[in-house]
Amino acid sequence: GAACLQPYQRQFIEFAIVQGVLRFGEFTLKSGRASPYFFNAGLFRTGGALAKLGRFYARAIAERAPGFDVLFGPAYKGIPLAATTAVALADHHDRDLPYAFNRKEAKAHGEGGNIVGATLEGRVLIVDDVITAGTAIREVMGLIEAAGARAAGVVVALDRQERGGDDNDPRSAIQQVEAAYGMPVISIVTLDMVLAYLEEQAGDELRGHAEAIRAYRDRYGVTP
Ligand code: OMP
Repeated sequence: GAACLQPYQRQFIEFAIVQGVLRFGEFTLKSGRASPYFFNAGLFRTGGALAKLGRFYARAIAERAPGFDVLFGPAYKGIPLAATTAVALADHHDRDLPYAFNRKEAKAHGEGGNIVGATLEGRVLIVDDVITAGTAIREVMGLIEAAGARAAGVVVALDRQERGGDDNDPRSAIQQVEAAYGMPVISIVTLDMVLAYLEEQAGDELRGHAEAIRAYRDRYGVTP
């Protein structure tokens, strides 16, 4: 569909490209698909970049997230994302909210349990990097359920807008997650927005990437 980019969304795409987080080339995804682009949130790796990243997540949350009581960052990559988002919500949106994350190894002594930070209770907003096939997020839903809380929604940086593993299901993995758990998944930007951004660039190189992404989207993407 036609992607209408807000200024902060264009700024986010530029920021991700400059930081080397959004890259173009040949990548093999967790799902096994060969993708012409990859978003590696682990490459936001300075204090300044992380602070800025948190402001983009907070902005998307302030504009579009459902009501929630606690932020949750799934180990490992979601941990700094939830932390910087919590800081940005407090600093820039006057919302000082609890946040939590899980450890992957359950602790048998000391404080016990595998949730660190705030108690997981009430409505939980999950902060994560990317949802492609939805495998990672299903595990997170199990954690929240086990804690006796309920998921209010998910916020990710990029919605890749591709189908899940089942060839007979025309919905995107994100649409399947939304339907399965009855909660919204919001993203700072979508693949359509990245494409719109690349197409408006003057340089042949970025426009060439757009062509490869269109071909990939024709094969694995959801039909607009
Ligand atoms: P699913 O579990 O298939 O939804 O894939 C999500 C995970 O894939 C992310 O948490 C990443 O570990 C990884 N990933 C990225 O980080 N960026 C991408 O652009 C694509 C993937 C991926 O492998 O699909």
